[in-house]
Amino acid sequence: MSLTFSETVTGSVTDGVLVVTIDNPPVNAASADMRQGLHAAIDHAAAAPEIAGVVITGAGKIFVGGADIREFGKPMAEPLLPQLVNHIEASGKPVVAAINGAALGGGLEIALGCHHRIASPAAKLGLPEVKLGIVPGAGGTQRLPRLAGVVTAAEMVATGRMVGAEEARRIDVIDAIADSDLIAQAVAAARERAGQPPRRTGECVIASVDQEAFKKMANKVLARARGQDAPEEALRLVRSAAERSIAEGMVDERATFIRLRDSDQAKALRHVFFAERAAAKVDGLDGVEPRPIRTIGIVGLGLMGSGIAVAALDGGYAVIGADMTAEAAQKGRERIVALLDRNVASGRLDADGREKRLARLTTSGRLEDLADADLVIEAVFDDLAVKTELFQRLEGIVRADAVLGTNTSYLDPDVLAAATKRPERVVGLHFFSPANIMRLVEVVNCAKTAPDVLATALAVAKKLGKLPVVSGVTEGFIGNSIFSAYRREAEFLLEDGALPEEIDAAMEAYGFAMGPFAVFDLAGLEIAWARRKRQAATRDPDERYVEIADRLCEAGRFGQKAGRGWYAYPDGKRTVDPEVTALIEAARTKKSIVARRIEAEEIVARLLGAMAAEGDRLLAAKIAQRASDIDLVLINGYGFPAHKGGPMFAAGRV
Ligand code: 3H9
Repeated sequence: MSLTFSETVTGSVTDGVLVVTIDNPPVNAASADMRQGLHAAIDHAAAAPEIAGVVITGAGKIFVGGADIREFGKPMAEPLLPQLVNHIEASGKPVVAAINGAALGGGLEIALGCHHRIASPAAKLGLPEVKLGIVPGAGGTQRLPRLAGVVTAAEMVATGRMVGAEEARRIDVIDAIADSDLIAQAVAAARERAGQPPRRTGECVIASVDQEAFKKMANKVLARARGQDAPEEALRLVRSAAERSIAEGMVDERATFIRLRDSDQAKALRHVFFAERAAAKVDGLDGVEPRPIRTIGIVGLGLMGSGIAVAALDGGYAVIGADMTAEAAQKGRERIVALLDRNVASGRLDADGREKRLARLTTSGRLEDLADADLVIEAVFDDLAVKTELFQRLEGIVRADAVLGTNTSYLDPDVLAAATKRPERVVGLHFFSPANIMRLVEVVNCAKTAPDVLATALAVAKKLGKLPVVSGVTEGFIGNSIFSAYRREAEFLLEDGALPEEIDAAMEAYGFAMGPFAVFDLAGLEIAWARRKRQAATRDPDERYVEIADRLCEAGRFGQKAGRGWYAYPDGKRTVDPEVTALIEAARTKKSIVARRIEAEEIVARLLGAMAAEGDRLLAAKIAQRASDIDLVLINGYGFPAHKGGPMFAAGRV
C-alpha cells in the first residue's frame, strides 16, 4: 500500500517496515514540504502498531542534497530542519537511513539523526555548508563529532570536505556499505533493531580530544580560510561539542547558522554557487549532443601540456601525448609521471590509480600517432605561425570529425581557425597553470565553432572536473582582459602615490591570497614586457602609459625566478627593495606627478572599479554571457576571494 505524507514524501510498508522515499527533484532538498512530509511519516510509524521501524531514502541518485538554498532569506515554515532531525532521533522505533547517493549538509544531518546508517558504495557524505559561508544548522556540528571524533569532524565541517562510503565507514559515520540491495538491507537492519532501545547519536559520548592534533589541523584550515568567518565558527562549534550537552550545542549552532546565513560572505558565496550552475547553461546549446570523446591528444608536453595530460588521465580518458621529437616526448612523459607521483605522495592518488592512468597514456615524438584522437589540444609555444602550421599538419592526420582545441592565451583563435579547412571544429580550451589543479577552463567560442564542438569542449572540461566558462573572442578572453585592466589600474596607483607593498597589502587584506605585484613577480614580467614592446608602435600616444614595469625589465628584474622584480627575494622571501621605490619615484618625477598618500580603501575601490568597468565592456561586447560568469573566471583563475563574490558582484552589477 502506498502512503502519501506530502507532495514530496511517500511511503510503503515492506516486511513491517515503513520505507519512506523523498522525491523532490532535482536534489531532494529539504524544502518545507519535504520536512513536513518526513515529520508526518515518523508520526505515522509511531502511531501504527503494525510498523516495527522506518527506513528513509531518496528517489533517484541523491539521498538529500541539503537544505533548500533557495529558501534562505525567506520566512521558514515549521518544522525547521533541526526540529525534524530531533524528531527522527527521538523516535521510539528504529529509523535507518538508506543513503542511496549524496547526503550533504542538511541531508547528512537527517542521516545523523537516524539510528543506523547504510550507504550505497557510490554515496558521498559531507557538510559543505562552509562553502556557502555558513555552518550546519541542524545538529551537524554536534552529532558528527559524536561518531567521527572531534578532530576528524572539525576538519570535515571546517573545510566542507566530502567523504566516500569507504571513508565514511572507516570513521564510523556510517555503519555499513550495502552489497547489492540497499533498501532490503536497510529494512533488515530496521527489523533487527525493532523493540530495542534506539541508538541515538545525540546520546553518544564524545571520545577525548587529542589537543595537539586539533591544533595542527585547525592551523592548517585557518591558513587556507583567509578572511572567511564560517570555517573558524565551524571549528569552535565542533570543538565545544565535547564540553557541553547536545541541546546547548545546538542552540549555539543555530544562532551561529542564522547570523552567518544573513552575512555578506554567505550572500556572496550563494551567488557563486548559483553562478556555477548558471555557467553550465549556454545559449544555443539546448538539445545539442556533444561528440563522443574517448581519446584526447595533447601536443606540446611542457608544463601546461603535461598538466592537461594529467587532468585528462584523471578524467578517465586515454591520452596520446605528442611533442616535436622523441626526446621531448620522453621528457614530457617524465613530467606527467612526476605529477602523478606527487599526487601519490600527497595521498590524493593511490598506487593502483597511478598504474591505471599510466596504462592509458602513450607518448610519441610523431604527430602521426595522433590519428586515433577524438580531440587534440595543442599546448605549444604561443606563436601564431607555430600554431597555424601545427593545425594544418594535424588536419592531414586526424579524422574529419575530430575536434581541435587551442590552449592559446593571447592569440586570436579565429585567425588560427580560418587557416584550417574546417574552422567549425576549432575551439579554444584555455587552461590555467598548473592545469591538473586549477579548476577554471575558459572555453572559447570562436566565430565559426560548431555548436556540437562547443558542447563537446564543455562536456570534456566538466569530465576533467573543471569549471568551464564560455568566452567569446577578444584579446586575453575574459580573464586576461580583466586582469589587464587590474594591472593597468595598479600601475596608475603606483604613479599616483601608492607603493607595490601598500597595494599588495590592501588587496591581501581584502581577501586575495596575493596582491597584484606579488602575482606579477610570481608569473614573471618578461611576457607582458614583450607584448608591450609589440604594441608600442600602435599605442595611442595620448593614452596614459606607465613605464615603471619597463624600467624594471630593463634592469633585469624579471620577477621571483630572477630573484628580483617588484620585490627583492633574498633567500626566496618577498622583501621591499629601495631600488624599486627609487625607480617609482623617478618615474613620478619624470611625469611631474606629485605623489599623495592613498589609503587601502581607495586602492581596493579603484582596483575593483577597474575590473568591473572592463567586465561591463565584455558584457556589452557579448564576450561574456553574464556578469556571474566573469565572477567565476576571476575567482577560479585569478585568486579573487570567493567570499566577496567576484568583481561584478562586489561592484553591485549582479
Ligand atoms: C544546508 O544544508 C544547511 C543546513 O545545515 C541547515 C539548515 C537549517 N538547494 O549541482 P547540480 C539545484 S545548506 C536548492 O547541477 P549535480 C541547483 O541549483 C546546503 N537547490 O547537480 C541546480 O538547479 P538548476 C548544503 C539546489 O547532480 C540543480 O539543483 N548542501 C541545491 O551535479 C542541480 O544541481 C550543499 O551545499 C540545494 N541545496 O550535483 C549541496 N543543491 O538546475 C549543494 C542543488 O535550476 N549541492 N540545487 O540550475 C551540490 O553540491 C550538488 O548540487 C549535488 C548534485 C552534489 C547535490
